[in-house]
Amino acid sequence: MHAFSELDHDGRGFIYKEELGKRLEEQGVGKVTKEELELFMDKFDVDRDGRLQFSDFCLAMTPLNSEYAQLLQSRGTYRAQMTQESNVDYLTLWRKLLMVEQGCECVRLRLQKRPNFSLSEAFSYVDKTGLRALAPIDLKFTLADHGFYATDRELAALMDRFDRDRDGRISFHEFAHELLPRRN
Ligand SMILES: [Ca+2]
Ligand SMILES: [Ca+2]
Repeated sequence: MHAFSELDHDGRGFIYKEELGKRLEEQGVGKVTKEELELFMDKFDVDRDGRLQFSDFCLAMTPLNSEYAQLLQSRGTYRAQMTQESNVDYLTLWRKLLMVEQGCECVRLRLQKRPNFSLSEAFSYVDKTGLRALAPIDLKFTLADHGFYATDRELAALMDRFDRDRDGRISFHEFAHELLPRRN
């Protein structure tokens, strides 16, 4: 994608966390705080080497819906300049990604401060099938208990957020990772 080479000026195939913040600000994403960057990298720097590779970038930018993802990939390395409109959408997506991670972190901190919150009880509550590893169906039933009927796409997005090793289940460890604040 052309968009990645706009970040990775010297074509190394990756960009360091510190450079990323600077480049995004130059491109017009607005002020990017250190915490926003940390949280973003925590989610998208899959191999944890402190660099955003092209594959990490794709993970953040590609729609979860496989039809749209294929459409995007089929454009290959076509290097036309982005139109004004795509550029606005692209920058908005960056802003949203940074804000979502920041928003989740605020809720995690609030949750952690609640004296009556127990992670293992929360896990057991969601673990409807009792397999000690959560499947989409567990999330579906739990949400339905609270009157929220999630679509398959919404469930897939939730699984995507929690299931870090991509085995199709949420282990207690993965559950805890998503619910505990990143930095204490
Ligand atoms: Ca990486
Ligand atoms: Ca997993």
